[in-house]
Amino acid sequence: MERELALEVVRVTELAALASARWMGRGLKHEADGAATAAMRAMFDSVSVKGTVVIGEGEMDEAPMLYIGEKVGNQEGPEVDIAVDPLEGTELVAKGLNNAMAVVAIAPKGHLLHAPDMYMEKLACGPLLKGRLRLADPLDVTLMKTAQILNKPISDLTVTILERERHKKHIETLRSVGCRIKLLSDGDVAGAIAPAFAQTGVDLYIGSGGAPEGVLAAAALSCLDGELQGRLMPMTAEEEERCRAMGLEDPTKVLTMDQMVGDGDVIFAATGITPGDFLDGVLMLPGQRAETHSLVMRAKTRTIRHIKTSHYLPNKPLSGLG
Ligand code: VTB
Ligand code: MG
Ligand code: MG
Repeated sequence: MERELALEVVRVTELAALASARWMGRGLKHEADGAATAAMRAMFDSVSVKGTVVIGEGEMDEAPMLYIGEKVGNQEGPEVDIAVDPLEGTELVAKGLNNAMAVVAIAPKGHLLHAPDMYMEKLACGPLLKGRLRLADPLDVTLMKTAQILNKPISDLTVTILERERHKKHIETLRSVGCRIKLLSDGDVAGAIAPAFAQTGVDLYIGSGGAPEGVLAAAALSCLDGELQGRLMPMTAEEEERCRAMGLEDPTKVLTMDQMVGDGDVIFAATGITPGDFLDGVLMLPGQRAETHSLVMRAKTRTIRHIKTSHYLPNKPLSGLG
């Protein structure tokens, strides 16, 4: 893939973020999501790729745009797989809460796991812990190992997990060993990436969330020298069948980074919509300007770019996007 592609892709996440930021706090998550999706879809037309959406907004009959299998890009560049979440954290934007963002990952064709829309159990960490933990271990063992490797007491570990009834046991374990906990209401792409940024103070991300979100976070972590291990959680025979159809003989086997995002050339871009742990949110400034903060990274070179952009809104193709 051409390196210029990284800078083209960030314009896609920027526009999605600008479009959905207008909906912040208005309690209308579908409208916020629709605006992000329409903006992202429109902007993709100018990107030089022959892209196929492999993780998107749903199947063709339920998603009018960025559906799985949709061809995007100007069909002139390399053949690539594209994973999108135009608005990761619809509820966060609807309520004006932190950590909503627009996300895209791109990899050469065949490299991104076509994660079905089901839960995935995840264990994500930053560079110091990469390759040293096992999703298959009991949580208390993982916490002990983490404390040892990072050379700090368990009570100083910070672990993030979605606040869900299904995580009751995990949260009890975290509390019984006395570590620090960040309970997220939504947004486990940001949650799983955070351990790779030292300034977030987060050591581990654990628990189950969306499988598509797992692949997106794995793409980011492959650029950040972090790691996400995932295990799909099919709940029905039909979901198990879907996993097998994707070529996973044992659907509940732990998936490695390689299996989720291939072995090299991944581009990841995200733009903050509301403020987050490692990305600022969209700022609406006087004079019809808006400022966005994005992260653009490439696994091949491990370059991490923070791009702050001041947009002049009358020049943005935002009308008609909600
Ligand atoms: C997570 C989170 C998303 O879904 O994947 C979560 O990242 C998992 O599903 O923002 P549940 O809400 O059922 O736990 C979201 O919260 C919404 O897509
Ligand atoms: Mg979404
Ligand atoms: Mg999502």
